[in-house]
Amino acid sequence: MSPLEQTDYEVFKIIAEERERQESRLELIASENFTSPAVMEAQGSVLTNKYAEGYPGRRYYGGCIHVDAVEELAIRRALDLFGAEHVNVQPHSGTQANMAVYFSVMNPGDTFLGMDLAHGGHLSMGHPKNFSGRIYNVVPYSVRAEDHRIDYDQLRDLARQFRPRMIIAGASAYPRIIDYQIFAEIAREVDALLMADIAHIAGLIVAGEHPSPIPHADFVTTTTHKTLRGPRGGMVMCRKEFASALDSCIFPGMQGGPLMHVIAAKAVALAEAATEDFRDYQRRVVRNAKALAEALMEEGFNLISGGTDNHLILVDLSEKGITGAEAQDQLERAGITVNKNSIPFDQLPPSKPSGIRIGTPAVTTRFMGPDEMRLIASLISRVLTNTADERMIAGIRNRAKELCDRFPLYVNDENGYNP
Ligand code: DSN
Repeated sequence: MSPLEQTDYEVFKIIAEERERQESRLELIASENFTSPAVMEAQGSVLTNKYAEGYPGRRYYGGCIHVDAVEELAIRRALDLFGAEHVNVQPHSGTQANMAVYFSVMNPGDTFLGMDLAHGGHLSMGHPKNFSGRIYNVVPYSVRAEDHRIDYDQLRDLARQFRPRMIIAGASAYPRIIDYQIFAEIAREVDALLMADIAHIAGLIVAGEHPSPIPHADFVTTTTHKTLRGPRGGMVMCRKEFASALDSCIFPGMQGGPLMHVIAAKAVALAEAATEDFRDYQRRVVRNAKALAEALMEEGFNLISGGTDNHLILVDLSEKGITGAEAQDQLERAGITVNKNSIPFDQLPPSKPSGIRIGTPAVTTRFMGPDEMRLIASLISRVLTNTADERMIAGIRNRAKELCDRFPLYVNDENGYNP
């Protein structure tokens, strides 16, 4: 019996059930992944016991010799991996990372340009209910109606008109390459700072499957748990000139004690991300996304922008007679996990939008390939075009389970995830 099973069976059981859910269902949420046992071991370690306010060599507590070492390791690995001038590995999440950048170079009421949430942006890029939309004057930019690519002409016009303090290049639901060079040209022209939020595509960038914003942006924020496949957390990279403002904004400005167990797990993930296996994994993520996109289109689905360049696909269900919320529920019953998502120019509200977002990072970690993507497309199609047929849904749930059983997680065998 494990200590947890002995002392708190209720929590033990919930974790066991969640593990079973992850093992037995097709995980297609674009922002999720399965981190390695090594990352989880670091995250579940004694480092969770240590307070370490401050930074390596400049802590407010004694006894920080080992946590200093692990944070220095995480910093060095991040700098090497991304080629950045400075990094702070302490942000607890992606939103905290974005907040740290805003607080370090903007005053309340300053203007920034961020991608409209309905066009692929993120809450922390200026949604009216988020701190970002409440503190700052946000000017949203969008994608073009004809091809769903970022409207760089509109971006330039808005930048010239509003002269923002900052422009944010980044998205949560944008299936195409982001051109950081154009963003940088526009930012330079209006004397704005450029921040790139690469939370979704950090792993792709490391592997060269998406251009890097590092040469172009003043700040680069990311989460560490999506395509980067590390522990849940955030990170900010920046040019040297902003290093001290950023660091003092994160501590003591915004956060107290850093999560040293998570920072250790970030260090492990960053080392894993420097391997050829990881680069190969990212190539397979993108190849799988393309195979899934093509197969879905062959099944008669409309995809926003007509396909994908990265790890995610945005399916427009507006001609299918089903909302994204209904599709998410039906697929869930069939053992397939996706999330409902607004699509550009959506006529429906965000709670019942017209789309679903589908991503390949998690199933690719299980070593599924293009053949499995084609099978998944046909399962999705059958669920979404036969919503009332309970027997058929049960049959698909079995097919999804069989597929998961063929590509097991967290086991030490040929197909298993055992990096
Ligand atoms: N919630 C994340 C996503 O799903 O994209 C963004 O933070």
